[in-house]
Amino acid sequence: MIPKDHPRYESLMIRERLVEGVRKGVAVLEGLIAHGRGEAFDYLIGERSPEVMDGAYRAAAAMLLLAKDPVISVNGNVAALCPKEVVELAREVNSKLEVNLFHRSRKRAERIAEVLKRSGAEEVLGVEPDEELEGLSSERRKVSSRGIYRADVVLLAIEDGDRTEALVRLGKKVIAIDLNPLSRTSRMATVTIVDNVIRAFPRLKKEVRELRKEGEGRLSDLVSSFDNKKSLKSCLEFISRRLRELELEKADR
Ligand code: PTJ
Repeated sequence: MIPKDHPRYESLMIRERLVEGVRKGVAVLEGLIAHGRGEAFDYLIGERSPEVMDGAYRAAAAMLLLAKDPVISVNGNVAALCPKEVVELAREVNSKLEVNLFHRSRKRAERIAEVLKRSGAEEVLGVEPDEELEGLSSERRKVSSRGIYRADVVLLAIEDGDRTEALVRLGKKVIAIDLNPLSRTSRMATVTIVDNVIRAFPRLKKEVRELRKEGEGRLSDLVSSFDNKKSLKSCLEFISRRLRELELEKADR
């Protein structure tokens, strides 16, 4: 049991959620490694949503509001960490939900769909994929013809670079949530939100609610004026500035 007054209580509780997800066969062991990598980057950004990501959040929310056929892609880690928040965002933007896995098994896809349904989802695609993404050889190529295959906007998180690249090549707009601003996914996506999924899904829902009243013109401006490379560069600058300014005794937690 983790004591509530532990200085790293929140972070340790998030870890526990993922460990529980592995125990229940929702996430895979490799997901724990991915999470550790994410934690390191979360530490670098101060475990808060960086202000430099405000533009990315707005562009992503606008993109979701303008989308004709948006899909949120869910893997084991996302399902273990924040299923309720994912379902709530999907409802807010009328998005489909699709399970898409790197270490794919039918059983795990079913479990993830079940977790999402228990969190309020009515329909979850991807348990029985009937199409394949061109130019991708991993299991992630397997998609639903009603979901990712025909989507115009795909939101993905904790993802490897190959599928992001394939989706962009197929003409889709990709919103990525990834704590590593240097990852291939971050660099390939149309809009990258460098933040923890735990904070990113609720924040995106909030942004969508705020932007909903805006007209199409303003939403399109937010999307077209967004420059992902510039945004990632600002994020890297923010991290280096933060590290330079950090008082070492405070950093030593
Ligand atoms: O459930 P499956 O079978 O699809 O497997 C999924 C894993 C996680 C195993 C797979 O996607 C994978 O190997 O991921 P990576 O390439 O190790 O990690 C992808 C990125 O996610 C890395 O850049 C991490 O920094 C980042 N990341 C990890 N945890 C989080 C995160 N980004 C946001 N929030 C997190 N909590």
